[in-house]
Parts: sequence; structure tokens; C-alpha cells
Amino acid sequence: MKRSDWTRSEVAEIYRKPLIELMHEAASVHRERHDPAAVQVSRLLSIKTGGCSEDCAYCPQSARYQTAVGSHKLMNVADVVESATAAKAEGATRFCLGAAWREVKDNKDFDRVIEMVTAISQMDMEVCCTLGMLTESQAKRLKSAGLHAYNHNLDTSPEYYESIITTRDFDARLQTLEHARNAGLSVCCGGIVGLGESDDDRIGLLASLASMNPHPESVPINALVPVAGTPLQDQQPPDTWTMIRTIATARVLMPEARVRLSAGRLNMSAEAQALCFMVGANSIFSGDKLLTTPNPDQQGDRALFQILGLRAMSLEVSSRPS
Ligand code: SAM
Ligand code: DTB
Ligand code: SF4
Repeated sequence: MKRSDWTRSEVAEIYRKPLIELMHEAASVHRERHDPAAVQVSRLLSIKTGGCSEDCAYCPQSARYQTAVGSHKLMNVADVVESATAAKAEGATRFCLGAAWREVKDNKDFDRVIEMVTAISQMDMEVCCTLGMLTESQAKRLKSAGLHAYNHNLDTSPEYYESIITTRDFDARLQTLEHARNAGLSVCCGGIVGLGESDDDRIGLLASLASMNPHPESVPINALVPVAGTPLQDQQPPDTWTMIRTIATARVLMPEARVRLSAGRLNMSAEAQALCFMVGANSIFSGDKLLTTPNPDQQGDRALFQILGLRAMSLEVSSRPS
């Protein structure tokens, strides 16, 4: 049964189960609701990079930190379409455009993003955007242009949020998500493990995600990629068991969502990723770059899929409403 009335203590009870038991429960829920061999393959593209006014402590694109990531103004439409075409040829069924913006502004740049969305949506691929905060009318414009989903992460618990980001608050995130939902967009919303948060914070994040009604259709669980120059540069990548526990709990709480094993796979062994797929992850980002940081290459992922008997989900299945 799909529920949006999870209490924090119910979520804690699931999250804190003996790991083997939680893994079994999550794997069972996963098999009841999904084809466990099918994994959605998405591709990311940073269409506007760096120079962001926000202070998200994990992010190499914030203008406040000295990182190796340079600034690039908004890409042109033809280059974005070329990149989407290449991603499709390599088997991606979903293409996500990311911009290092605090928020969407009604200007020429947004007009250009609308052109990109229009073009890619006609290519038989799901197109998603992650552009920061947006209003309902901007969300409606994106929807009319053919946008499938909007990504906007809660990142961590409401309590820990202000230790990671001070330039906006948790409620502003919820508002943008509501705007996307009201515009009829599919919602992609998740968080990051490894920010220095506690188990209670991960429980708080999962409870916030699972209390959305309806649940987000996609739930990206990112492992922090520590980047030199950011305040979290010295943070160790999160412990594998914590990633597995978080993904398994997400699967039990949101049985029909697509749970994405997102950033941080390069720091995970094949065995660790296998356990994540077993307990419910059924989506990844493919290609050797995420937005600005490296990701396993096509060849490595192809080999991993072969070893595990996984296959890329077809577009029809991937677009099926939950
Ligand atoms: N600027 C927009 C925003 O913040 O919503 C969109 C782009 S932002 C880079 C998208 C998401 O990437 C963030 O919400 C965060 O969850 C994730 N992210 C960014 N840097 C990361 C890192 N170093 N490790 C893991 N996830 C990261
Ligand atoms: C999400 O949850 N993870 C993606 C996507 N949504 C936009 C971004 C990961 C970014 C990792 C750091 C980087 O490459 O800059
Ligand atoms: Fe800007 Fe998004 Fe990075 Fe925060 S996560 S600094 S809003 S690009």
C-alpha cells in the first residue's frame, strides 16, 4: 500500500531494523512492484555551469568557493541537442538539464531552456530539468514545452538543512516542488548521504520525502562527492552500509518510486552497487560525467550490468505512470 502519512518514528523503526532484515524486506517490496532486472538509464548535462550565488556546502558550482570548476554561460540549443542525441545513441532514455542557478528568471536564458526542452521532448526521450527555484507559471511553461520531470532535492533533514545551506530554506524547496506538481510535472526529489548528518537526519529526510502526497516519482539518493575547495572537501565519502540502508528504507516507504543510485558511484565497489540494486535502486546516471564531477564510464557500467544480469529499462516502461 502507498502511504503518505508515515510518522518519523515509523520511519525510524524501518531504518533501524537489523540490516539483513531491512534488505530482505526492501528487496521483497522491490520485486512485488518492479522488474528487478530493469534499470532506468539517465544522462545529465550541465547547461550552465558555476558562478552560483547559493552557498550549498557540498557544491563545486557555488561562486563562494574556490574550486576547479570554471563558469560557463548557458549553452546554445544546438550543442545541447547534439549531446542529447549522443546520449540516446548510447542507450539513455532520460536526459536531465542542470543549471547552476538559484532560481529561474523570466528572461532570454529561460526562453532558451524552453527551446531546449521543446527540441529534446520531440526526440523520444524523457526530458528533465533542475534549474533551482521556480514559480508555478514557469513550471507550466516548461510543462507546455514538453518537460517530463523537475528535479529539486530536499538534500537533508529540515533540522540539518541550515548547517548545509544558509541562502534559502527548506520551506522554499517544498514550495518549488508544489509548483512543479501543480503544473502537472513529474517530481524528482531526493537527497545526499555523507554531509556529516546523523541517522536521525537521514530518517528526517526520508520521512519528508515519503510524506509528500503523491510521492515523488523519482528519488535520487546521492552519495556526497567531496570536492576540493568546498566546505565539505575533507568529508569521507559515506559508508556503503549507510547508502544501502538509506536506499532500502526509501524503497519500503515509497514502493512505486524510481529510486536512483545517483552521485558517488565512482567511490563505490561493484559489490556495494549490486546491493543497492538488490534493495531497490532502479535508476542510475550513465556517462563519464555527472554535472561537473566524474562518473563510471559506459564500458564499466555495461560490464556491471552484464555481471549482475541487469538491463537498461525501455522508454515505455520508464514512462509508465506510477
Ligand atoms: N541549482 C539547482 C539546485 O540546487 O536545485 C540545480 C543543480 S544542483 C547541482 C542539483 C543537486 O545536485 C543538488 O540538489 C544536490 O543534491 C546534488 N549535488 C550537488 N553537488 C553534489 C556533490 N558534490 N555530491 C553529491 N550531490 C551533489
Ligand atoms: C541529483 O540528485 N543528482 C544529480 C542531479 N540530481 C542533478 C546531480 C549530482 C551532481 C554531483 C556533483 C557534480 O557533478 O557537480
Ligand atoms: Fe547553486 Fe544548485 Fe550548487 Fe546550490 S546546489 S550552489 S543552488 S548549483
